[in-house]
Amino acid sequence: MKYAVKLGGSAIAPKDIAYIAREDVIARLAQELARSGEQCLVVHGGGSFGHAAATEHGMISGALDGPKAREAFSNIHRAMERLNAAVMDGLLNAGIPAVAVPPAAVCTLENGRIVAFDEEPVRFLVEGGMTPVLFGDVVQDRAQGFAIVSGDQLLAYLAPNLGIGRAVLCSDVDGVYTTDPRTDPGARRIDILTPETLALVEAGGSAASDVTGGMRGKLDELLPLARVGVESLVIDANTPGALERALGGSTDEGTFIPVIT
Ligand code: IP8
Repeated sequence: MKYAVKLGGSAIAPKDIAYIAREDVIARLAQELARSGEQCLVVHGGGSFGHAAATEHGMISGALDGPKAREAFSNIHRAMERLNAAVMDGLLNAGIPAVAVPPAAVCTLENGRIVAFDEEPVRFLVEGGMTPVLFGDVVQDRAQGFAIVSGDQLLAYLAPNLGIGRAVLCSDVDGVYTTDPRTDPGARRIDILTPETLALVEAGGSAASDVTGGMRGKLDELLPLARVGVESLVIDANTPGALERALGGSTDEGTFIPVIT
């Protein structure tokens, strides 16, 4: 399997409208994925579903020791299942044989990092020519009780194990910027991100934050991935054809994060 595709939560369910999925964007991205002919690992973020539910419940981690914690756990997971249903509909309508693998059932954290993951269901699907679909979720955390795992951490954990060579991240902006381009007209896009150019992002701050760290959190996952041989491309989910071109090998659009040797 050559590619992993992350459907950014803010691209498929912008955080300014709670619990609304951009079915048009999902459908177009699914069609581009289908047209590419590539079997991919698909991961999606939380957008207005996961992050709104996490904010509403005022609790994104903690011991499962009372009704408030249990309600937060089940409601955040349920919100993610609802967004996942919209993604699955888009993929299936495009003719992609996709099956959801809910991280809550296969993934364990310790202090917010993945320490155990039952990969067998994912490998079974990959070997059968299918498309496994994972998503940011609430999962067990051995130290804290439960906590949120981001789609980016899941992707970074699984990609090297599945022999993936390129991760394509479909974002709501066309790459990684020095500062948030939605609020800062002086923001500059970084075309090739390396440990050296990362300093520009740190100096200027990162894009809008969310419960799993926004653009900064994403880069913290992608650079280690580059060190173990997986390149990444952050592209604009709203530019028609960009995903298909990225799955055809192009590095011309967005921000390219080459393998660090
Ligand atoms: O959008 C977060 O996933 P992400 C998932 O990939 C939840 O960071 C439940 C907020």
